[in-house]
Amino acid sequence: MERFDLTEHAHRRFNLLTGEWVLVSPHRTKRPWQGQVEKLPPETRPAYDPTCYLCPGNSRAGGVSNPQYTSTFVFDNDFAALLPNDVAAGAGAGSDLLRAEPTRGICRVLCFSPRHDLTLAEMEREDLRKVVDAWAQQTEELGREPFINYVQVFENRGAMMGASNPHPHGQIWSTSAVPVEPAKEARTQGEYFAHHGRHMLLDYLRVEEEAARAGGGRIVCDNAHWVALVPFWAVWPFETLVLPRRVVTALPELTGDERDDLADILKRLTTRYDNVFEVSFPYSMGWHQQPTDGQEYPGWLLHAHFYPPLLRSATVRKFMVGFEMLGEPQRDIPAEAAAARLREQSEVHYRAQR
Ligand code: H2U
Ligand code: ZN
Repeated sequence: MERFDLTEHAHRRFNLLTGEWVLVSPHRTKRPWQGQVEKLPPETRPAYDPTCYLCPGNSRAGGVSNPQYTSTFVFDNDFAALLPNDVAAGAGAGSDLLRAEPTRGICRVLCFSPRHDLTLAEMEREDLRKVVDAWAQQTEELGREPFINYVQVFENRGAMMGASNPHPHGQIWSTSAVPVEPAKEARTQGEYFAHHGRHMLLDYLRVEEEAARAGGGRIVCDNAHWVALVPFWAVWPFETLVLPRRVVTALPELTGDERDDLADILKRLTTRYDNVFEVSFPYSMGWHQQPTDGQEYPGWLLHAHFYPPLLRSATVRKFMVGFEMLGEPQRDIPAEAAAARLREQSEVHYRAQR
């Protein structure tokens, strides 16, 4: 029998955070690929777009006008998916077979910059720091609401991900229920802490640091306070996880130095992404912070996930279909190869290299 080799043989990897498996098929990368690795023409956008509902001074749905903002700008989502109104939980709200429960929340939109033509990768570090501050401030403010038990900060970037507007922006949905993904992570991190008395993600980071010292592993880039890596169990081709080096449970706890360093790691990571296919890399990214329901969450570590869909070129994306919808997620290129690909990218944005 051949010796089991992660770079050769089909295997399953365990996602520590979700408690779920991903199928890895490295041998499939040897199959012929005849597609072109095409480049898209460079995108050009004006610094101000009179038709953009996020640009300063422009009007939004419902006729409200944005102020002439000069850094970040937050407003309540005009089409919020959750509303703060209290709805009496009716007696007929469900049964064993038809379960439902009322839910509430506050949804906001955060413009990262007044400039319509920028992205996180192309913003200055000092302006990215303001985005970090706004994320922390919103988390603090919304988390303080008695009926808000979880604050989800995220960015959905690029038309491929369904983002409605290229103006640099993210969203914050704060909810009365702790959503499914953070609820899984609360369980897995809590169980690990109960068994080991240590934070699972910090132990995992030690393993990655050791692998990096041995000349391999999955770390993409790092600085004094943060590490960006392709997790061992990544599902999306270029998925990454951004981890702090110390125990932090939520964005408001970050010190000034940690916030500056976060701005740095965000800029460097998103620049590497954009450089892979010389395109503004689409992704969904977001922070997993400790719920704000006042409960104890032993073992919780603040972290961000980047889930980008691109696979082989600026236009060839991964689809989660077939076996993945019905069985479990699958990938061909092992996480190590994706990490090496991101690691070899320049930290100078391709648009600045021309
Ligand atoms: P996306 O690009 O990820 O779709 O985010 C844009 C958000 O902006 C979206 O949630 C909101 C949409 O509801 N929006 C407003 O609040 N006001 C508007 O005038 C248009 C869009
Ligand atoms: Zn705009």
